[in-house]
Amino acid sequence: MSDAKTTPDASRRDFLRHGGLALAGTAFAGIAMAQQERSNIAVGHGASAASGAATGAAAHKHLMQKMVPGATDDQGHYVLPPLPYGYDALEPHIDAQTMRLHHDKHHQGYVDGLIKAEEKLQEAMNTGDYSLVEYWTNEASFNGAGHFLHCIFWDSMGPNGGGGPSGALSEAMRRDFGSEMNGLKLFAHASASVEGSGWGILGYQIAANKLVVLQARNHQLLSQWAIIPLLCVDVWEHAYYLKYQNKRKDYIDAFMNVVNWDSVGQRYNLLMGKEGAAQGM
Ligand code: MN3
Repeated sequence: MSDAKTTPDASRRDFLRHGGLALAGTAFAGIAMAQQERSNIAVGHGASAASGAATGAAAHKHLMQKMVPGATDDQGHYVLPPLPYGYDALEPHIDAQTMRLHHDKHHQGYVDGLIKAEEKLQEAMNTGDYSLVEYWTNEASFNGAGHFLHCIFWDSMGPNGGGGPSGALSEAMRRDFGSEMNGLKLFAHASASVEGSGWGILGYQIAANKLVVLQARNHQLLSQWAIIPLLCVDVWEHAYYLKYQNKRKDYIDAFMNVVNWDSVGQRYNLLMGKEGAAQGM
């Protein structure tokens, strides 16, 4: 009696899972190395380390530019990234006035809030007065999650968007959701049904090596942790109310018409070690 039956499908699945794990391992080793190198810059370990550090810093910058585009400047300070297209580029799906207010005012507010929270936490360490640490770590979570998700959000859209995923991401969606359509529908329904303000997120869960769909409430609540967002849609009213009022589902349908799947797919490829990593390192 055979204790294991190997079908062609099972082999392929195993290959994809194990192959994927190995590749992801490579990408994360790259991230860890880049971070290590970056910390070498900070402590200044002489010429040889400094030369390695320069390479590592460039690699780190390349990774972050794709995973959380424009979140920091060259010095690592949080900044509001410029929109990668004009305010009116997503018309008629998302109107220019909404984009202008959303990007220039709302997103800027999260950047400012994150910077302030980190200053206050530094102040607590400097003075030894930790009495407000609960407040300021909460502020860092709220504003930090807001800043990073908005960076990914802008980059997830474009004037020539729409359609669906291709390449490795498409393959992963079929593997993890049964079909691309299943994954897209789950994403749209999860996004539409967020209670109050929040986000719909398609992400890659490091711990399980698979794609997951989650909601975020506000920016920072309901996370599974260990998830890397690939595509996210802002469902705060400030993202759609001027044009869509209370019709959030219509806004999400419109959003799907402006998704820049090339950009979303690049994030997935980078995590899988298939693209970008070699080019930038
Ligand atoms: Mn927003």
